[in-house]
Amino acid sequence: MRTQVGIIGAGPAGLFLAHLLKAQGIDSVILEARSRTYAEGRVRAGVLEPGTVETMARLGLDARLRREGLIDEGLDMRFRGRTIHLDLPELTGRSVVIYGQQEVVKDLMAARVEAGDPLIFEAQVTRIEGIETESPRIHYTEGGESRVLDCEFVAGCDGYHGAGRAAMPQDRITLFEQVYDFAWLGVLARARPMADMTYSNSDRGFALCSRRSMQVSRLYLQVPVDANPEEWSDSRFWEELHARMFDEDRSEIAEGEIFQRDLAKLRAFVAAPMQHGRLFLAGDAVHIVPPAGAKGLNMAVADVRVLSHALTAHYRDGSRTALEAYSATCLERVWKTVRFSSALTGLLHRFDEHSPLQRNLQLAELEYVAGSRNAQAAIAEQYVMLNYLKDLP
Ligand code: RFL
Ligand code: PHB
Repeated sequence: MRTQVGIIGAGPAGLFLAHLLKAQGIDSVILEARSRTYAEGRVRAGVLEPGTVETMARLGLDARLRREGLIDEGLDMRFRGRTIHLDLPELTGRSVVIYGQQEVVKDLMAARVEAGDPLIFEAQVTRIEGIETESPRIHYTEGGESRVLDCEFVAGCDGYHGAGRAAMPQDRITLFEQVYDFAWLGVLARARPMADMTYSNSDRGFALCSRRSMQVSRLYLQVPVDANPEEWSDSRFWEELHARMFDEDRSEIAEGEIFQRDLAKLRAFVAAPMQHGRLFLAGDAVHIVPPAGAKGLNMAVADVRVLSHALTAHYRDGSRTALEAYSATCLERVWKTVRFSSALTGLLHRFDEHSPLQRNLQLAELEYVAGSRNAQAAIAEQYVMLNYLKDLP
């Protein structure tokens, strides 16, 4: 099999890239290790920045998003029993949309399959060969058979554990990483959500109330990395959430059946550069942010917009300038996004290693944000617009 761009991974990065390339008349094949059912069922992100929403609209893939997405205009932060309310439209002129990552993935997969464009499930990439030549080869296994995809470019959109980054020459790539010693226990519950996205910094640890629909809440608690989600019964979870959200009389947060639990480890990670020869990395394959700030999916979409623009320039007029600048173009935005997500993580979580002095500094920063419109505007601007690419068509 042969194509112009071989794409590894059918997460948001790979799927958006395939659709963006197709809109420019460039062929691609997506190889995805998992089954379609598995990939569509993975519960993860939920917050879409305007740049992501507009990309779906430009691709004509936003019909369901427009019907089912929830416009989120508020971002609340609680501490010491008080609430800082950030009015996003007032502070930034824009808002974000709540629409589950797996819904985005379902919509993009359905459109790809319906158009008859190649998306091969249960195709595990094992090795990439010849990235320094003009005809790289992707080796993969499908149904126990070894196969090869010949292409002109390879896009490694295969997440943190993928084959893409592993194929970079290890002496040419620098890894930057911070692993946190706590995790997020995430649940989905059939319960009326709070009106605004609400983050809380309490003495008992971080908590977050988000939503997926008017009937389904998406809730998170900071827990030890070795926590077992099955040991968090419904009643234990609700009790802890009420306490951390300063809802002592249990009147504010509606409870309901918890029907899904997952544990997410937290890390900040960047691999640089994001390209070598004809291999280009995008999304979680090359950077991870801690989830506070909800940036991972939005960064992945911005990366592949830059990449598809660069590949289009190459195929249209032979220009290599944008392709050569891909990593540098992305990394400036990526570092700003890692910085924001790390800062928000630092502001909102409890750190075992914090001295009483450091705990007071954290609370002082929240007091400062509470009293400063400028500080609130800076947080709101980064929450909404950090991955907005205003210079790209
Ligand atoms: P993905 O989604 O991991 O997709 C990679 C795909 O590659 C496949 N794959 C392979 N395929 C073939 N051969 C191989 N050798 C392969 N190895 C792997 C995998 O099966 C998979 O299908 O990466 P991508 O596309 O870069 O997308 C990144 C996002 O998924 C991620 O950044 C976000 O989910 C992060 N994130 C959030 N991002 C946001 O923008 N907003 C949010 O609200 C948000 N909340 C979150 C999050 C991540 C979380 N977790 C689970 C860490 C909340 C949580 C709890
Ligand atoms: C979510 O709705 O899943 C979500 C919201 C905000 C975050 C992370 C995740 O910071």
